[in-house]
Amino acid sequence: MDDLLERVRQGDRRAVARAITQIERSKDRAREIVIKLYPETGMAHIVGITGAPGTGKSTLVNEIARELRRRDLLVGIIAVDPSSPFTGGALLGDRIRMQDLAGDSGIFIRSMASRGSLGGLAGATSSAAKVLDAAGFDVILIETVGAGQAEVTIANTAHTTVVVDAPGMGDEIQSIKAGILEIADILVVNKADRQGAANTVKALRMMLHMGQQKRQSRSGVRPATNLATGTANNRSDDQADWAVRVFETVAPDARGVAEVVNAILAHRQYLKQSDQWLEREKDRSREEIQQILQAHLDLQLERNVSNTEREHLVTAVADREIDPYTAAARLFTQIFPDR
Ligand SMILES: Nc1nc2c(ncn2[C@@H]2O[C@H](COP(=O)(O)OP(=O)(O)OP(=O)(O)O)[C@@H](O)[C@H]2O)c(=O)[nH]1
Ligand SMILES: [Mg+2]
Repeated sequence: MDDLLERVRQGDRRAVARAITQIERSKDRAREIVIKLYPETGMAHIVGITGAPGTGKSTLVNEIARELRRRDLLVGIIAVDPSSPFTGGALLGDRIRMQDLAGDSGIFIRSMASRGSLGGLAGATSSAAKVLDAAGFDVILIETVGAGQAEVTIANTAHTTVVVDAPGMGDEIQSIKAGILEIADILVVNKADRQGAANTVKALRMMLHMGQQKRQSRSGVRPATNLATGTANNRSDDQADWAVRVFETVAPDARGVAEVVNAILAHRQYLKQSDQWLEREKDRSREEIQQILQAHLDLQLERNVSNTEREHLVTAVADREIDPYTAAARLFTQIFPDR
C-alpha cells in the first residue's frame, strides 16, 4: 500500500489508476488512501463541468483538456457515469470520444461508476480527485450530468464550475430550478453552430442579470460576485468581483474553447488573489466532513440497531405512541451506547 502511494506521489499513472480502483471497491481503502495522501493535496485546480444530458460536455472536456495541454498543464479527467436512465450508454461514448487523448501521458482519464448512494458517488469522486491532486495533475476536470443533488454536490466540491447549455434543450428554466445556474462561475452555450444559439445566450444573460439584481436588492449593496457560495457579503469591498460570463463554443471544432480555458484559468487567478480560494476550500472541507459524519452515523445505526427495532420505532411514531424526537433520542442512545 505505501509503495503504491509512493508511486502515486511520483505521478505514476498506473499507480493512480490502481489507487482509484481501490477507492471504488472499498470504503476502508478509500479512507486509508485519503488519510495518507491528504498532506500532498491542495495544489490542483478542480474544475466541475456540468449541464443537461447531451449538451456536449464530454466533447467540450476533451477540447478543454487538449487546450490545457497546449499550455503545458497536466490534466486529470473524471467523468462521472450518470445514474440517470436518459444517459445510459454515455460511458462507452465518452471512452470513444476521449480515446484520442489517451496516448498523451500528460492526461489521465477515468470514469467513475455511480453505484451506491449519492454520498458514495460524491465521496468516491472527491477521493479520486485527491489521488490525481497528489500525483501532481495541475487541473482536474470533473464531468457530471446536471440532473440532481449528486451533481450539485460534486459541483460544490470544485473550485470552478462550468455550466454547459445548448440551444434547443428547452431547459433554461429547468436549469434554474435544478439550482444548476446558481452554481456557475462560467457559462457555456455549446453547439453554437445550431439554430437558436443566440437566443439561448440571450436568455442566459438575462437570467444572470436578474439574478444579480435580486442579490443586489437583497443585500442592499452591490452585485454579488459569486452565484455559488453567497459569501460575497463577507468580502471586503476592495476586492474585484468575478463576473459570470456566457461563452459560445462549437466543441467538435474547438471553436471558442481557448476563451473558455482563459476564463477557467482567470477564475483560478481570481480565487487565489481574493480570499475566495480559501473560502471554497472551506466549503469543500465542510461538505466532506459532513459526508463522512453522515456515513459514520449511518454505519453505526446499521451496526447497533436492528432493522426490526428501527421499524418498531417508526410504527410507534406513525401510531402516535411516541413523538419523532423521543424516537430519535432512543436511537441515539442505542447508536452510541457509551454515552
Ligand atoms: N452540432 C454540434 N454538435 C455537438 C457539439 N458538441 C457536441 N456535439 C454532439 O452532441 C452529442 C452529445 O455530445 P456529448 O459530448 O456526448 O454530450 P454530453 O453532454 O457529454 O452528453 P452526456 O454525457 O450523455 O450528458 C454528440 O453527438 C456530439 O458530437 C457542437 O458544438 N455542435
Ligand atoms: Mg458526457
